[in-house]
Amino acid sequence: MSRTDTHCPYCALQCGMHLDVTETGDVEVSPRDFPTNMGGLCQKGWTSARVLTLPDRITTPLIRSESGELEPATWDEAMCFIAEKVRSIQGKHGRDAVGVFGSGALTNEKAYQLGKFARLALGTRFIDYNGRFCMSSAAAGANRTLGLDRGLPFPLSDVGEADALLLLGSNVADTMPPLVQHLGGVRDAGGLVVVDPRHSATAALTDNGAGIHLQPLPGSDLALLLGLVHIVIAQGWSDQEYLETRTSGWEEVRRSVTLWWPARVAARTGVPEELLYAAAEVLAKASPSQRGKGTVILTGRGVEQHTDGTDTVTAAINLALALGLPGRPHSGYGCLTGQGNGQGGREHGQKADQLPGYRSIEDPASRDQVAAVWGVDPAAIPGKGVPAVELLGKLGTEIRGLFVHGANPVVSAPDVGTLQQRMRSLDLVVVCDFLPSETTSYAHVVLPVAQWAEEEGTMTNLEGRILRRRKAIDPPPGVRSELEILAELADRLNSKARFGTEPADVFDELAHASAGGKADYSGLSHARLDDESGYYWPVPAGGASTPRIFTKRFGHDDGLAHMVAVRPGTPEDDLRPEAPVYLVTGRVLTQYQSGAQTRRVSELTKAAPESFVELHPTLAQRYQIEEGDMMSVESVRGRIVAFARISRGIRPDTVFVPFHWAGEGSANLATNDATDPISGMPEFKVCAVQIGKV
Ligand SMILES: Nc1nc2c(c(=O)[nH]1)N[C@H]1C(S)=C(S)[C@@H](COP(=O)(O)OP(=O)(O)OC[C@H]3O[C@@H](n4cnc5c(=O)[nH]c(N)nc54)[C@H](O)[C@@H]3O)O[C@H]1N2
Ligand SMILES: Nc1nc2c(c(=O)[nH]1)N[C@H]1C(S)=C(S)[C@@H](COP(=O)(O)OP(=O)(O)OC[C@H]3O[C@@H](n4cnc5c(=O)[nH]c(N)nc54)[C@H](O)[C@@H]3O)O[C@H]1N2
Ligand code: SF4
Ligand SMILES: [Mo]
Repeated sequence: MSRTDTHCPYCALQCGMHLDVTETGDVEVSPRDFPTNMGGLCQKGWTSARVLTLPDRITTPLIRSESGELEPATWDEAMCFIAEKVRSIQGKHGRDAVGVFGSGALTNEKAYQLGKFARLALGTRFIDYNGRFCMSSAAAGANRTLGLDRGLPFPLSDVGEADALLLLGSNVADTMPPLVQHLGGVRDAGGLVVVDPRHSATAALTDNGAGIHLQPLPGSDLALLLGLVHIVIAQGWSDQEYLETRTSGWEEVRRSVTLWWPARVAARTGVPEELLYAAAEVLAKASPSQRGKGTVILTGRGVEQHTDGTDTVTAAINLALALGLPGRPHSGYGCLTGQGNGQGGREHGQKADQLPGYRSIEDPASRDQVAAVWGVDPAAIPGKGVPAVELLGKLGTEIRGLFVHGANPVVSAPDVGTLQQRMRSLDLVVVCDFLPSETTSYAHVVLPVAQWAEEEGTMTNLEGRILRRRKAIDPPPGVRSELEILAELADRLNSKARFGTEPADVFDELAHASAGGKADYSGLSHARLDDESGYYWPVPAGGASTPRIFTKRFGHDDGLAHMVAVRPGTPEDDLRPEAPVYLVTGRVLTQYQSGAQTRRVSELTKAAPESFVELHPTLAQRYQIEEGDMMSVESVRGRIVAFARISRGIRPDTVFVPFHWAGEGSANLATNDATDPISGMPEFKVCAVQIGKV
């Protein structure tokens, strides 16, 4: 038996696990003590090795034949086919006619290589990734106020030392179960405040005096946050010295919240005034300026996936700054990054406007530096592209060919009905995956890739801590690594740039390219990361790791946090007589994302076999719907059909549908592709629907 210490393939908690390979070649998972998971794993982690040996694993390239079927092909045939098609599309329509859709599931090495491949080998400006769906509003909010976006600017263990935690639109008890171990301290202190339109598993952690559940109208979080700042000021709980020495813009923010007195906020959000006061008091009393142990404010997708998501995050940061939290002990603001490498995936250049090191593709000095590392003329690097939803909106018109690496957008993108039509009109769809998915069914070519436990790489977890993901077994014969695939394709497209194929070499190049950037990895290598003592970026060459940022200064040149006054918006697709109910979407414990991986694991599908609609008994009664009935949820874009699950925990004006399934129960048939104007993040979390019994 051989044992490898690695991390779970799924979410950003990146729980530590052992992989034991038995003499018969079976791979067994067991939990490993790591600071984020403290020896815990969720069901998805426990069963993750099952995905390595699924019977429908793709082990040979596939090309769509004349008859419309995907048929096995050799690597040479597949590569030849792709290169010829790319040349023909770009010959006719220009280089930007081929786009790339990447992922926060990719290792740092792959994300870096994909950005370089798009810019140099394809020469296209159109690259973006599924992280745009995920935490881009939090990133935009943090960048504009704090001057830097690292999901948690402090180790997760700091939350365990705090006395109060405000969790906005995050259901960690289902989405990162081992993280709940870090909430013991705040729950003991009665300081857990959860904001969610549903009494989620996480909201239930506030029961019995452990905290407060605020249950606002979907999409009204920004007003709620302005109300909390209003109360903090009125009660004299704002930290004036901190505001004067560490921030700018406080005067505008202070003025902007005067109009949001508690009664008005209560009317807007549906949260009673006394709960607003109670929540503000809990958060203020635990803050360092009131001699508390610490207060943390965290956002999840529930408040970010809105057309005013960036402003809502900004309001959360304003509250944190008003209380004097960021950079203080066991205190601060953070965003709970979602995908395994959601953090690293947003740093190395697969974002439309970005070069490695979290640099701007429009900044001449950054272009010069990266061009020098890549050995090309800076003019050879295309300009900035467009965010994911806009990129997908160009399919079939401006964009004629698409490469997909690590995503299943025909299930997970907003308004999938329209996207599916666009996908059908493309001249070339290349999907790299290890499993067939709903998206591979639109592919002209599928390239089989190695999985997490079959190759080396690094991931950057929700704390900004860089981890080694280690190889435990060989990939099945016939499968290649994504680095090899991108290098060979670049070669066949006559790229003059050098593309490495060894993860450690690509990491060294990435680290070099990031030197001096915001996310500086230049002091790291696979060898240095071997000891697992904990390296949080920035780690400049010869420098130390940075577990806590903002302790002395913020990321802006003047070192201050820049507060920005924000105003509440309304959902783009809002309630009206024909659509009188809000649809909110999200996750369940035992399925992951589009379900491409977890819907194949029997233990997980037994627990969550199909899509459902959660609704309140009062709403159900009004529409004569009973538990288990098939019901419809219909927006102007499309109709979901799934069974009713009646629950007293959800607001009576709201239904909830998880997005893990395809077919008629697919939540994204109804969701809105309207985006936040600053971040480009789509409004997955709220739209207006009509419901009915089927
Ligand atoms: N089991 C499981 N775990 C996962 C994943 C998975 O697919 N399955 N995915 C991973 C990824 S990529 C991500 S991004 C994270 C996401 O993790 P979370 O952000 O925790 O997940 P969601 O379920 O999308 O949304 C959280 C909550 O937001 C609430 N919500 C909806 N609308 C609103 C609103 O208007 N206001 C407020 N305040 N709340 C609202 C929902 O009711 C839901 O309970 O999870 C990661 N972990
Ligand atoms: N309605 C609604 N929709 C949502 C959300 C929501 O809350 N509500 N949340 C959004 C969020 S936060 C996210 S993150 C997205 C995620 O949604 P998707 O982007 O669709 O992500 P996954 O389902 O994880 O798809 C990953 C695919 O990549 C493959 N894969 C995994 N690792 C690799 C690799 O290393 N290389 C390659 N080539 N392939 C790999 C897997 O087999 C799988 O097919 O969904 C978004 N969609
Ligand atoms: S919480 Fe996330 S990282 Fe941990 S076992 Fe579950 S899916 Fe894996
Ligand atoms: Mo995500």
